[in-house]
Amino acid sequence: MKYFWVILVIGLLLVVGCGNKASTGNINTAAVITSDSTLDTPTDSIKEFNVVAKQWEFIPDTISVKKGDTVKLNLKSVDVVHGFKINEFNIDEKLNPGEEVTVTFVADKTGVFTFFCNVPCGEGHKEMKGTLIVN
Ligand SMILES: [Cu+2]
Repeated sequence: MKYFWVILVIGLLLVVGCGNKASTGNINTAAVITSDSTLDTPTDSIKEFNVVAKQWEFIPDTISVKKGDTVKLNLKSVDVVHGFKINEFNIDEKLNPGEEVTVTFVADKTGVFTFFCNVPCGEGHKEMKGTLIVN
């Protein structure tokens, strides 16, 4: 029976030893992520746009910024309730008529992204969209 305990303790030591190795690996991974994120440090630029939403368009319908820019959008519907959504930046706003909604985000990835109305607003709803370009 004594041998059982000795084996158990040795086994536990081995498990703890492996656990330490695993957590060391995690620390290394975290360090890599941290150094990557420094590449995405926001630029000093704030790009501000006034965007009007109306049946069935956004004006302007194309917004261009540079990667790292802080983008500030002042959104306003001038007729009925609309939505404003950009999936890739987790933006999802409801635009009540006459109310200005401000959205601020960092354009931290390059690409061409679609913003669109996600509140049914009439026959042209499905075509109510625009393009966000991040270079
Ligand atoms: Cu709509």
